[in-house]
Amino acid sequence: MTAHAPHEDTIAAIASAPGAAGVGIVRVSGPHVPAIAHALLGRSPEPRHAHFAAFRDASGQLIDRGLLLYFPAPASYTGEHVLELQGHGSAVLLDTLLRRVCGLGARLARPGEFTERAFLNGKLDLAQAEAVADLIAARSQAGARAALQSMEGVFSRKVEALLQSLIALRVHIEAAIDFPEEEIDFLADPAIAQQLTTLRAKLDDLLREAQRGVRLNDGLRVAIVGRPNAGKSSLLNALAGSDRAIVTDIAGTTRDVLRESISLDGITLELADTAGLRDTHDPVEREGVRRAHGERERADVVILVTDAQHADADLAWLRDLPPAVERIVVVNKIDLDTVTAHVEQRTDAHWLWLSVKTGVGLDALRERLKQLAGAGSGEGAFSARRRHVLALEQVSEHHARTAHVLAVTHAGELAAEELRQAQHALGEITGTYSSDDLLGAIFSSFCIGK
Ligand SMILES: Nc1nc2c(ncn2[C@@H]2O[C@H](COP(=O)(O)OP(=O)(O)OP(=O)(O)O)[C@@H](O)[C@H]2O)c(=O)[nH]1
Ligand SMILES: [Mg+2]
Repeated sequence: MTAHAPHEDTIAAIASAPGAAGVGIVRVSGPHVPAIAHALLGRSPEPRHAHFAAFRDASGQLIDRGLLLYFPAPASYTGEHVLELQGHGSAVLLDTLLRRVCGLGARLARPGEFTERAFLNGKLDLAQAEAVADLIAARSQAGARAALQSMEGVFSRKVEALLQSLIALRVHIEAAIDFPEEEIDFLADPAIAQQLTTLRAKLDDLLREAQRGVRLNDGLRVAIVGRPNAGKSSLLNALAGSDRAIVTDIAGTTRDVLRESISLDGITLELADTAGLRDTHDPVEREGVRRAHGERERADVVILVTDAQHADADLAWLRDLPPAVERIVVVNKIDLDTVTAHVEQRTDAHWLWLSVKTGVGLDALRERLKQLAGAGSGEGAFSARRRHVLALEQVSEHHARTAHVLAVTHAGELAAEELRQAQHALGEITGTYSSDDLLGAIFSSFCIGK
């Protein structure tokens, strides 16, 4: 990232949620803040001091009374001069106050512009800035805790540590390139192989933690699939604790994808109940089956609902899934057999025998889902986004190619280039390398006033 020139314009927005509330806040940031504060207060405000002020319009008419707080640069959220005006939480009053501030030299802020300035001024890195938005949007306690950890820099510090290891290795290899006559010996140095192995272990750990971070943030996406009448809709209803989906003994009851967001001990699950998978001539049902396959491919977890009789044949629906998808086989309707509820971890999937109808064995399924969603992952669990996971997967690919190049072709130049690209991919997480497009995409999804 190139050094950033200070902004010349001053931005303002209503920072509190719309609607009537006890208190409402107008936030202002930029070089005109001292002048705006002076105009509103009638004198220069003391830094970080709560002034009780009468906010007046240009003609001197009272708009509202409230608190005025001034945070001089650089000790503020954005790193610029910041002013916070706390008035009554009325949409009309806040709008008038905002217009008054704009009359005094500010302009309306774009969504996320305060946080974008904080990022550009080095107050937080990109992953931390994203965590601010994720914290505000968090729907579960586990999600909020994880976002807070990322905002505090837990994720960024791990990325930074990985970056340092990567740079150390690159320096080592580039040193070898500088001595061509000894290059092969240099590159065959066991210390390099050792560094590569350590890096791989750290990378795999971080990738796993980041994947869990995405689940904590977005909720675990669970697709329930299987043959008609297996009990998929019954399972959705049981997990949701309400009669969300229609259940009948007619095969082909569910035709569309039915989504339900549920919370299990403060963890969000995004459930999707789908149409029973079968060949059919009914165009509506056929479309339902097509959508069911789509859900299966987008999910973090696929639950295949079946029964003792069809389990082996139905397994085919789990086979062509992407490797990262977690597979669960629910052998349902054990109340009709003499089987007792139990669990088996097999190589193809995690198997559970249960009865949705009687509820026996369902707790084991809930436990498994919580585990997959990252429950009990402890104090250090942080939130992450899909783009971070994609970046780490790129790093992983470059790492694999580096190892290959060193082992097979001994081409130091190529290995160094792979590592340089790995470094770049890693830098995109924290924003060391970032394009305007990426920043635009990230900050435009923020709320106004943040
Ligand atoms: N005995 C028994 N019946 C069950 C159990 N679970 C579901 N059923 C019954 O199986 C039938 C089909 O249930 P659904 O939940 O509609 O099945 P589905 O998989 O959603 O079926 P489609 O939407 O047609 O694909 C209903 O009559 C349920 O009451 C169970 O554990 N035991
Ligand atoms: Mg159904």
